[in-house]
Amino acid sequence: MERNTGLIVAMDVTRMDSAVEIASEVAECVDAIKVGYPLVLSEGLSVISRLADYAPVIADFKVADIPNTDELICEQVFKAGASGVIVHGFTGEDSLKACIDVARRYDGDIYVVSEMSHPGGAKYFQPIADEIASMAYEFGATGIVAPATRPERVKHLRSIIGDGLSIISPGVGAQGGKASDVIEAGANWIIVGRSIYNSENPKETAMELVTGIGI
Ligand code: O7M
Repeated sequence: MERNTGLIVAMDVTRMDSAVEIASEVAECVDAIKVGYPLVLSEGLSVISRLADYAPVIADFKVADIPNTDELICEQVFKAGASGVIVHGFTGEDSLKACIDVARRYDGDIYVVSEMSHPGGAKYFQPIADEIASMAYEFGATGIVAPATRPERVKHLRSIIGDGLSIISPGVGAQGGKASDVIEAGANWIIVGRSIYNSENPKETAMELVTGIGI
């Protein structure tokens, strides 16, 4: 993914027409559109190619299964037109490798969740976050997902992966994180959902976020 604005919109709406409308409004302000279960379960996998007309699509399926199943899932998602897939790391090295092997065939990206942004996300993730981040580095993932709600953790995880991997960071706005803080802590992109898609003027809100990042 090319870094122009530093913003990824999380398209957690459940209707294709809303998603397309918002995508067309914010396209010039975002480097990617993240889609996940809410939209895909509602409208089908074809949302990926539809939204890819506006910006590269990252499929947030938090893939977490045995290697064979992970491979089958990633294959479907890249085939559907996604540029990247978000996967979990706690399933182990072989599962992560299966995802990365598929991504390489499609010249795609794999982002590994290292620690989640919600309050409950700290308890079980923090004790293993360093190892997950190291594994993502070792196996050649594109980047990790780290919490904008805890910039100090983003800084710490950046120190583990160095400059070679990207950090994409959700939790700005509705979850309380501040864009400039998390970029300063070492994130390359912020992921923002509700603040944009619930806004009266999604484009204006996206522009304000981009200005706040100050890339
Ligand atoms: O800005 P929000 O809070 O409306 O949306 C944030 C998006 O990021 C939403 O799609 C979440 O599912 C996702 N997300 C988190 O909020 N926290 C995490 O720790 C991880 C993710 C995510 O994208 O996982 C890959």
